[in-house]
Amino acid sequence: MTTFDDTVLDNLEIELPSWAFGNSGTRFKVFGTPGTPRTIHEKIADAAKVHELTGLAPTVALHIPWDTVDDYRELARYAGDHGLRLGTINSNTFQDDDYKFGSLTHTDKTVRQKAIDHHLACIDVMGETGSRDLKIWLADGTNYPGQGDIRGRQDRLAESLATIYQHISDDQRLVLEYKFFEPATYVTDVPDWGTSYAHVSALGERAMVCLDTGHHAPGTNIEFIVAQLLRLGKLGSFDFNSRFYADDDLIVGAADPFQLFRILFEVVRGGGLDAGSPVALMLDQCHNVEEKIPGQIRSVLNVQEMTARVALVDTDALTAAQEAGDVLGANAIMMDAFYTDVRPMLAERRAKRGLPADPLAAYAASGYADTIAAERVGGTQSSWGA
Ligand code: PSV
Ligand code: MN
Ligand code: MN
Repeated sequence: MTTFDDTVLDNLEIELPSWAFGNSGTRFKVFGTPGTPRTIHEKIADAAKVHELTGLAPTVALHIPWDTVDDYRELARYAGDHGLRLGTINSNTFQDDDYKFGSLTHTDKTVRQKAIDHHLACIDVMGETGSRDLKIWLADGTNYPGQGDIRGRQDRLAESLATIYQHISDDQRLVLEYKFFEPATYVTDVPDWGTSYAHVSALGERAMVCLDTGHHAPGTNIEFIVAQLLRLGKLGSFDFNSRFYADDDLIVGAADPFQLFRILFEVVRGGGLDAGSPVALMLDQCHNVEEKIPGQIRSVLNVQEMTARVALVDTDALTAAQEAGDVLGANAIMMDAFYTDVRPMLAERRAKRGLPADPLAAYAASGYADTIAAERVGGTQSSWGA
């Protein structure tokens, strides 16, 4: 029996989004939580707790301007003092009145330039934080047929992206995230992996696709997209989360654990967890009703557990069954791995590495939640609903 090389577990690193630690909600209500961070420094301290207890999350993504500070070098040092590095810089062109009818796609050159300048400012931030990736997600789109020229918007988008890409240095990358709807309801300018792929391919080698698992129509075979993008060498990163209906931003692996298994199978199969892989795993989640730090701990553990199950797939037997046309046999090999309870093995693995065998229990026992609830009064909102 040959299984996947389980050094994939050693290579597993999951980036936490700063905004997961802030209060968030829906357009109906944002519920506050005691101890919610008031500053990006406090968000980083909370992220450090997740890494301290799991050993899985050494980097934190920032969202600009949500996480704007005067001194990014100081912020990077602060993260370093907490055992973390600053990761992906996410741009934000969706909360400014000027972008009502688009940002990088806008018909007005002044608005387009403002959006481009925002991305250039994000690249400057990356220089100071030591971040590799600029992640672009655009809310650009239209609601009514005729409202905008679909083709013209694509042309302007290509031109704006090319201008931004010229400023990306040799050790940096641009990742373009797609989403099939929301906030636009008719046309979204980067709705699918094909559109993102077309744009990043035109830009060059250091431009890649970002796949957010919540950004597809129900029923989409996401693992197929993963396999295809890896095959094309253009899968740059994941935004992991799970969903029952739309872009719910729930804990990864919560709504459909089997889907996460199938996705991670293709990631491992395609070399996405090999040493030096270009695929960055990130979370993009909001914890509206559950506690945030345990929510992040649960999330990274879910990814680790599912990766461990994938590593158990008997790859020799699977290939043999596939080539013999043994449909049920091949399927059983996948299901045997999926149904294996890897939790005791991972608890032992953690203990051997000086980590708590049960990170959630260790967090509950740590008293950290009480300390931050006493210290922090008046938490900030993460600014994004579902
Ligand atoms: C948009 O739905 C998105 O997935 C983008 O990644 C944003 O940056 C993020 O959500 C904000 O939570
Ligand atoms: Mn996302
Ligand atoms: Mn999203």
